[in-house]
Amino acid sequence: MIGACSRCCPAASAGWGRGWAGERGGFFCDLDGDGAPDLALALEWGPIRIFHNENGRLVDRTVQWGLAETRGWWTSIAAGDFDGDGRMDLVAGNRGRNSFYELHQPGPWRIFYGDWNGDGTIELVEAWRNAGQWLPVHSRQWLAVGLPDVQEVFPSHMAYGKATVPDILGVRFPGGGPC
Ligand SMILES: [Ca+2]
Ligand SMILES: [Ca+2]
Ligand SMILES: [Ca+2]
Repeated sequence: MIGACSRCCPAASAGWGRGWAGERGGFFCDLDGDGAPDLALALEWGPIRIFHNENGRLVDRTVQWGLAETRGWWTSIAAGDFDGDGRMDLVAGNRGRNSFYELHQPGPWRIFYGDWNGDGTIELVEAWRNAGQWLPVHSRQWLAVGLPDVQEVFPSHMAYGKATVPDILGVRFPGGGPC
């Protein structure tokens, strides 16, 4: 089913049920004015993807539309003729340059991840590099949701405040324990 809406509408309301890895929003809209609704997707950890409607088949034309390099942390997307020129436009939301990560980032940022408890779900630890150390981005309480042992190993916020990511992950850290 492709875009069962007359002009522009959120993909979910048009019967889009397929989903896409990392999809955070989608919109059906006739972006090129050929009368057939096309699909634009906002992806977490990916570009804004454009799927052109070619005889009822959605074909990925992200590269041709010049959007392949728009990789980002996209969170939403909408379409409409925002400048009134008669052609459809897209607007997409991103974590942006005023996010927590951009404002407080002391150095390079990395995600360490793995199914460390073997339950089939990936756990992750976000880290910043500062003064030669990988330091956790999030608080002890936040991290303990996915890594309950954090509260046992670091029984106080003060202890946690001195911990590096290798301290927190131990042998789970790439290459082994604390360095
Ligand atoms: Ca079209
Ligand atoms: Ca326009
Ligand atoms: Ca797991």
